Amino acid sequence: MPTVTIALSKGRILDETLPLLAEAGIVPVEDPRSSRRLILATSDARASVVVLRATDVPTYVQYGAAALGVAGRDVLLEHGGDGLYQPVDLGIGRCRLVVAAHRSYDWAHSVQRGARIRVATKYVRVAREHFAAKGMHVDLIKLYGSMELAPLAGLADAIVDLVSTGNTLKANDLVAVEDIMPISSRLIVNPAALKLRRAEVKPVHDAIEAAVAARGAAGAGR
Ligand code: PRT
Ligand code: MG
Repeated sequence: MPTVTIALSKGRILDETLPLLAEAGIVPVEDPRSSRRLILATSDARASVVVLRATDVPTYVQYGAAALGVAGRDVLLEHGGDGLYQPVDLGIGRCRLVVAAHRSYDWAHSVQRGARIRVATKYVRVAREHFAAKGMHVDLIKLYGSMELAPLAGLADAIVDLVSTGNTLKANDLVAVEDIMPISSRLIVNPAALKLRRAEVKPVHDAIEAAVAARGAAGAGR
C-alpha cells in the first residue's frame, strides 16, 4: 500500500511541526532538518513526509502529490486555497500580519490626506484585499524577502509583513501601524485523496487532529 505523503514547510514552522507529529505517533526516520533525503519514511508505516519550501506546500497538496500538508495561513491566503480543504488549525507558527512603517513616517496623516502610499510586501494578494476593503489606494511592490529593508532604503513608505516578537521591527526603527490578521499554521488536505484513499488518509488525518485536540485539552486544564 503506498504511504500517505505529508508535505511539511521547512524553516521555522518545521521546528513546531515535528513535535506535533510526534504526538500523533509520526516520527521521521531521519531528522528532516539535517537529512539530505527529500522523502522520509516515518515511525508510522502509513505515513511519509516531504519537506518543502513553505510556498510550495499548497501546490503539492492541491495536485495530490501529497495527500496532507502543513502550511501557514499567510501562505494559504496568498496561494488562494483552490483545491484544498483546510480542516484543522494546528495552533503553531503563530504570528500576526501587520502594516509597518518607519517610526518617523506619519502613516495616519498620509492615509487621511489620501497620499499615494507605496507598500512593499511578499503578501500582495492579502495586502491588496486589506487596503481595498478600507477603500485605500496604495501602490504595491512585490518582494520575496527582507521586507523590513524597504522603508529604510527608500523603496517603500510601508510594508506588510509578519511579526512575532516585534524585535525585527524594533531593531530597524519600524512600528506596526495597522493590524491585518492573526496567523497560524493549518493542516491542509487534498479532497480527492481523502475521498478515494479514505482508508489510508483518514487515519493519518485523524491522528494529527487528535494530537491537536489533546494539546487544546491539556492547555484548557492548566
Ligand atoms: O525561506 P522562504 O523564503 O521559503 O520562507 P521564509 O524564510 O519567509 O519563511 P520560513 O520558512 O522561516 O517560514 C515562514 C512561515 O512561518 C510563515 O509562512 C508563517 O506562517 C510562519 N511564521 C511565524 C513566520 C513568523 N512567525 C515570523 N515572525 N514567518 C516569518 N516571520 C518573520 C517575519 O517575516 C519577520 O521578518 O520573522 C520576522 C519577525 O519576527 P520577530 O520575532 O522579530 O517579530
Ligand atoms: Mg527562510
